[in-house]
Amino acid sequence: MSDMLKPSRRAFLRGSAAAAAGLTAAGAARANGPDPLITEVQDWAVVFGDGVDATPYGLPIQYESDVVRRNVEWLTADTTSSINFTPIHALDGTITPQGCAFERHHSGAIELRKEDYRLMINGLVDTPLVFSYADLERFPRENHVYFCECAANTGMEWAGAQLNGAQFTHGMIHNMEYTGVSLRTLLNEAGLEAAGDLSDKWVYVEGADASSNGRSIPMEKALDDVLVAFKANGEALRKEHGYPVRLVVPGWEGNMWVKWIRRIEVTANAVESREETSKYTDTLADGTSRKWTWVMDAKSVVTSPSPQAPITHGAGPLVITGLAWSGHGAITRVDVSKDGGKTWETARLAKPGEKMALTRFYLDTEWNGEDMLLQSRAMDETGYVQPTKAQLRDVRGYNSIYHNNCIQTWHVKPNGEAENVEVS
Ligand SMILES: Nc1nc2c(c(=O)[nH]1)N[C@H]1C(S)=C(S)[C@@H](COP(=O)(O)O)O[C@H]1N2
Ligand SMILES: [Mo]
Repeated sequence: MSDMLKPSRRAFLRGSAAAAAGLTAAGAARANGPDPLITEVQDWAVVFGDGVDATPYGLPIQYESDVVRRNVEWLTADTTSSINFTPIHALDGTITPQGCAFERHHSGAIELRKEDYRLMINGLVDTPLVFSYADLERFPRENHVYFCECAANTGMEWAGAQLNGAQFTHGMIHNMEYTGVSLRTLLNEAGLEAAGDLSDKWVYVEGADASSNGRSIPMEKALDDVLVAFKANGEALRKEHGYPVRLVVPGWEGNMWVKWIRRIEVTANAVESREETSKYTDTLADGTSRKWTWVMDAKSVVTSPSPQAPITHGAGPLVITGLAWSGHGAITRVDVSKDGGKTWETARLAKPGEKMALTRFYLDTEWNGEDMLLQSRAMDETGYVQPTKAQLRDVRGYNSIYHNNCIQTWHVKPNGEAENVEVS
């Protein structure tokens, strides 16, 4: 279809209004003759569809086959110690289906049967314990929705606009409803008298995979909201997300969310493992490094339009949408700019922000068909405002990688295509 023949969204909207009023022809049909999709009997209306035995466990319909995780080949030397990205440009709402939620492994995703699963709690506890999976199921459970963001998300963008798509710049994030037992419950089961004053104690958590991905977590956080989770979005964790049990550390960097968790040791000091020293540490502008950066600061991104989700209609009604989140609590406001941050409009939050969970925002707007420098800016309940790239570089310089929460810019062109750019 040529552009001229393409019904405009406005004509379509007018057409639907006419249809709702009991009239038949849609705008397009009025302009171009009868619409065959309305006037002709279609194949799908004269045959039987699939029976209920066709798909015991459903997958997306074939027409959605591009809504998949993707990796960037040059980023890592091999795929077992690597990362892929959530197709956030193609999703809506806030819950990430497990099947397309990003994966990050340091030594591949292992296959561990529930029967072979054990979780040990040892160190400065009254009674060291080993739990089986069945043991964990007998403790009171909680349900919470939380985002998990890898500290490296957006890390490739420090020196300049790099990867052309929200999936690649911001897709190291997922948001799921977890079911599990609070870590507090399990630590109390082992008893913390032996630990004495808890204010300066830690837990060291490690996974059953070859990398072990060991991390130290301050006791205050361990006793606050950390979950030992075995279900996500209602079903068992997928293998790649830590089946059968992973740690959920709300608001804190993804690296601490240990998968296939096998041991929790109460310690007097942080272990200072590889994952919390040479990796996941932030270099500052003056060349020194910040020791710990656990909490993921407020951040947002426009998911559509974006490079992989161009505008496919002409001027007129346009839905701009995206995601916002903060490791410090709930998102309270998101602003959208069409002119690279000169002027801002406040977006509509689909629901009030929830603590340490993704928030969906919409700006229902009119596009004049001209260039836009699209940005979004998140604010959280602490009053924190998502910084510009320049503000972040003032503190962190150009050599940082992790914890890049700066404002993202998409250049949307009159033909609807969008490109990753940087504005100064
Ligand atoms: N045991 C173990 N846990 C792990 C990792 C790992 O390689 N091994 N990767 C960590 C990192 S860096 C991140 S960002 C998150 C990613 O979780 P996901 O693969 O479910 O997205 O898991 C963390 N937990
Ligand atoms: Mo990560």
